[in-house]
Amino acid sequence: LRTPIRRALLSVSDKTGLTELAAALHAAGTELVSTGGTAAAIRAAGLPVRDVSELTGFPEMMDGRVKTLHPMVHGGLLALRDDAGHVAAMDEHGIAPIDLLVVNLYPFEATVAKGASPEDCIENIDIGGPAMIRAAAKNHGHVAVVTDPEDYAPLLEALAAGGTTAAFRTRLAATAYARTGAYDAAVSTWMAAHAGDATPRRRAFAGTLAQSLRYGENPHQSAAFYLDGSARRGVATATQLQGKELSYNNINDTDAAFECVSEFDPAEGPACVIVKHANPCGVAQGSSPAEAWARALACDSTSAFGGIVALNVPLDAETAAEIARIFTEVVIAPEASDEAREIFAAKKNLRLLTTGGLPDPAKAGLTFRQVAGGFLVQDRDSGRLDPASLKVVTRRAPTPSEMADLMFAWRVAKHVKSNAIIYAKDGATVGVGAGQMSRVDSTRIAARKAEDMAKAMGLPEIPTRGSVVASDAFFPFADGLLTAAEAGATAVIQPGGSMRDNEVIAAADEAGLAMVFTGMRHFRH
Ligand code: 93A
Repeated sequence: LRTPIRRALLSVSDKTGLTELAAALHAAGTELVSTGGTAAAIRAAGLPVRDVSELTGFPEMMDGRVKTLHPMVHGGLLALRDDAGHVAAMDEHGIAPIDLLVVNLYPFEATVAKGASPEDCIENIDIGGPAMIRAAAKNHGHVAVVTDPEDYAPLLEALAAGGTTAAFRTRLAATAYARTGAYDAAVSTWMAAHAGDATPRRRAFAGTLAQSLRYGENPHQSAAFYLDGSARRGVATATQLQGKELSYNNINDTDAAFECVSEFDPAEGPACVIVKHANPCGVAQGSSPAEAWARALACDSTSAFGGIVALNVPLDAETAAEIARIFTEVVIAPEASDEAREIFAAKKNLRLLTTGGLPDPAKAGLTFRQVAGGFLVQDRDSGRLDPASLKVVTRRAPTPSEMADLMFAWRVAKHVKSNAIIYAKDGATVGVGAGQMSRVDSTRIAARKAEDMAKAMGLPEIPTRGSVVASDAFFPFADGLLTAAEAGATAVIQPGGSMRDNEVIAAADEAGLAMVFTGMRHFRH
């Protein structure tokens, strides 16, 4: 059973494909009604169209704020065609049914993303559009509502077949509510930030489908990438310059790598992060990006195979040539030079992403985690350490070079899954222990990996000798700390706050370690 489309209301900001659609509707005998700009575009294509103001008997007014908010429009969308009372009301008031609504909304998200003024953002909050979409979607038993230009083609197919089916209209209605839901969520996100209060209470959470992914974490899981409207000017969303399509895991790992590398201000020099399974397996600073990469790789070259590489500075030719020598899934950087891009062009599968900048690690924002029946929301961990707030708790204070490495290791620890233990030396990680259920295990694993690397590379000394160690949360007992001391660490950074802090401090003093407390924890689960 198909419902014919006798009358259509078109009101679109994005006029892509509009004239083709209008022409096809007109050819099928559909009467077209439209708002100002849309009507002008249809008319310019030589097609007949009625102005919505003719329908409502009111001019579009108040800079377009009031165009379609009228019973002649909403009655035509909402009336039940098979309800005698509704039909009588239509007759009495001269309301004609609208069988098809085609709307896309004022570009609110794009206006925010380009950094427009609050006045501009507010003017781009569409009111009449969502009202019509919701009305038509509610009445999908009779009305087809198209909110996504991608649905123009299936709509035209339905038109050619004599009208829309109930199943198609129901699918369109679901898409329509997804759009208005995401739209309002984007408005509330911006409004909360505008109000200077981004607490979850003020916000709704929804996203707009950006990309369907081939599959999820595993091939039997379907997946998609949604934008929540919080990305600004290309910083949080990257442009893919080459390589295979990004997978779900790629996006997750690339995000982890880029967030971590953005902890390192390019003014302090190039930094490189290599990520595997959402954990850094090497982080280093260097005098050049190539050196930073080589030092990051040296931490755990075994795990770096098939890894994700993030740089805080533009990718240059030298670094690109080095990276291209080992199997790498993704490289992400603020920019990439033409020479670097040429070098990567030979590696068809290697994905290269540029962002145009670095995200601000101190920026407020929210993170989500799904649990059965809902999701947990929290502020993102934008905590950063003020060196002045560090407390030396041991007899020996860290030397300046130990202190520099402690600060480096602490920044990395924030981006390693708990329990996180990071050994670092001279601005490079030399051992990373991630995601263990016991802190002492993380401490041992990181040290053992460093030992393995030393053996594999024929190093004269195990790299943890003379290193410092960071722990994302306090050492509950002295055992973890003593393991680190045994591995050769000379200084420790950790939050402190354990019941047994005194025991741990005494063990540190006995082992000749310098230890500082941060008073801040960086759990990441
Ligand atoms: O300012 S509005 O919220 N007031 C309205 O009554 C209204 N009706 C449709 N914006 C309204 N629209 C929007 O106008 C549509 O959602 C669409 O995005 C846009 C199309 O305007 P034009 O046809 O003038 O380009």
